[in-house]
Amino acid sequence: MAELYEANFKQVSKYVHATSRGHEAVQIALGMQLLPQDYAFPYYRDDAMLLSFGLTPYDLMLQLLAKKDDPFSGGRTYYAHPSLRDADKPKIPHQSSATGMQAIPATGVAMGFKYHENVGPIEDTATLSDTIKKLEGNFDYDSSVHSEDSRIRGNAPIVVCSLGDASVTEGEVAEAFQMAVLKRLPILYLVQDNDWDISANAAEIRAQNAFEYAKGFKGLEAVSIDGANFIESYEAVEKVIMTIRKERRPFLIHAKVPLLNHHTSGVRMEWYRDDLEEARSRDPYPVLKKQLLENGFDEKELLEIEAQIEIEVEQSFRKAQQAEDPKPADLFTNDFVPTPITEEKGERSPEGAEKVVMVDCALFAVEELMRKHKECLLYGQDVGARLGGVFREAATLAQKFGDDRVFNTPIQEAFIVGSTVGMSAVGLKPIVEVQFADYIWPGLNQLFTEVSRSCYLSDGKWPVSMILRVPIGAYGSGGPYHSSSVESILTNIRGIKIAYPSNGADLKGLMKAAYYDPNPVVILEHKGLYWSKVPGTKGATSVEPSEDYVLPFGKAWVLQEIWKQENVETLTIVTYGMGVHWAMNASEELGIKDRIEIIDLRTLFPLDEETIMKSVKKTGKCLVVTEEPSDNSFARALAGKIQEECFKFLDAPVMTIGSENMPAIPLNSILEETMIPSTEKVKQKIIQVLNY
Ligand SMILES: Cc1ncc(C[n+]2csc(CCOP(=O)(O)OP(=O)(O)O)c2C)c(N)n1
Repeated sequence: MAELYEANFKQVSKYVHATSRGHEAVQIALGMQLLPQDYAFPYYRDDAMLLSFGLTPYDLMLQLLAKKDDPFSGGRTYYAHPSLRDADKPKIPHQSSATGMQAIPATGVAMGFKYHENVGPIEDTATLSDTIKKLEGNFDYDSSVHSEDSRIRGNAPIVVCSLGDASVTEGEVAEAFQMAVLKRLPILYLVQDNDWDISANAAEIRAQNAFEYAKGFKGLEAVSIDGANFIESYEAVEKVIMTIRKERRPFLIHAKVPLLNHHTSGVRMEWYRDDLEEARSRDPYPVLKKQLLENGFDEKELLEIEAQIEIEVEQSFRKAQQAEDPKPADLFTNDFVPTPITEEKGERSPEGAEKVVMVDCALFAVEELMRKHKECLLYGQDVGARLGGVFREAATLAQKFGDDRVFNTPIQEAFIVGSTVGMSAVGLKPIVEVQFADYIWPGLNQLFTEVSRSCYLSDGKWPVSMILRVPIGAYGSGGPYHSSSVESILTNIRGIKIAYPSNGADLKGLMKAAYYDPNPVVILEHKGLYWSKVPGTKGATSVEPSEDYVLPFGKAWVLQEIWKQENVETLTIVTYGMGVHWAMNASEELGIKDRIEIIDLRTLFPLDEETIMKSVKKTGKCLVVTEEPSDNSFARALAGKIQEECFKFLDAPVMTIGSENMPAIPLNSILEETMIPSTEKVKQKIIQVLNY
């Protein structure tokens, strides 16, 4: 195939691709030994491994040429970037093209395996409806493969994470290794070491190879093999895999291989390789041929096989060239899978229920979910039994549900976020936390690169069903690293849903909706609203909604509604989170509640544009209130959109108020107050817009 691609370079190089040429022996040795219950994360150089899983050259060529019927992504992503959910083959969740980033999702799968083994079989749980049951995390995952019996018999599932030697130096790979040894996870890291990054070689980019590096991770047993020797590879892999199936612990295989083709079709070996002659002397193909001849095949038979394969490959290529391209309309499918929660249901304010603070609304929601669904688990920093979260947002959960279902993680935001890809792929529903929005950054890479794109790039096969809880916002001198707002960064990531509730009842209803949503959801929880301690935020406390209360995403709340008026100036305030309280207080203090309509967005994506536009067309003026610095923000973009759609109805430009445009929220209380909006500042802005 590599030769055919080279011979047809003009046609195939429209889309970038890399082949495994030189790496085939170890890839095939591994691929032949995986079972349908195993999970694999092949690297972008692993086309030989994919063939050994049972994919055909035609299957792979459909992706090479980005055709509609590419079985992995429908023409959306590069060659040998698989994602597959076939019953008879190892399962392949989506992984990005960012090197090394697959280590965390893959390790997340292994952590999910361990969860199944510790927590026991997950049967169908009582759910709200059949539709939900179908869409819930646990639909088609058979947790019985994790029985003790399967471990004894040696067919318990394992995870394989394939890595290039250069990617092993990346920081996130260390997070994955750390968790694999800490939790003794059933995962095999296969490192194919060809001594090259792209043009940088081993001497420039690493102080030790992967085999030596593994020694720093206590409990990561490593073996080093000649990955260009098929029999040696097969036997080593066989031994390692059987040990993992039975003993449930991590391994690393360091396989030395020669890279015999270009780095990729776009980066050609003749430009910089100074070792080609030596590399060719280690070609695995003559070694395999010799091994076959020594084991009962004859020369003629091998020639016949080669000739036959050549014809098949050639025909596959011709056929793939004729295959249909995607249509423009195919751009718009599978960004999300449908959620069953589309209507508000249950009792928002049950009679006799207690009034509770916002943080408890979230806690009770999670507790109800965990009681009902064994596949629901919670992890993050300090959420375990000892503390129950720095905001006590998970207090008592570990005591009630045990340390397997509620546990502390190391300070590894990338792992916390990215491992949900793997957890979700084995039918679990992880609720995870980063401690403060200010610390989402190390996790943002996984959120963007892996979590948000998995559904779209796997053409709907692997939606990531997870909830990421993020305490956010400024109050009481939290200072520059415990106060920041980050929603504009998040709303720029397509493929995730984002809630930003302003009160406890909404938080509980949205948390439930997020749970039953098979897509990734981020919930931004303003820590100034958690206990309604900030003056003017009593409105964040609520009567606790009933257990079956759900609030769909994408439905804003007009919490202060006004009539259309001809003889006075009226205004719509569009806001969310803390802004809702500033707006409500400001309109009350100004004594003009009958002239100001206030819309609480509740979710920033999906966004209820219909409610916004309808209101602005009625009132003729609009102010968007945000806690973020206003320049280049979500709020500013929304203001632009409103302006565009409501222009003919407007009596003033759509205005925005937010924090000052400074790099951080300073610690000193005077500086903090100067930086962020307040009821007083919103009042002045309202007057300005009304008088415009
Ligand atoms: C995070 C990230 N940075 C940079 C790149 C660009 N890139 C693609 S392949 C590659 C080299 C990877 O080398 P290695 O992991 O050893 O695999 P090999 O190509 O040698 O098989 C680089 C730097 C990338 N894909 N992802």
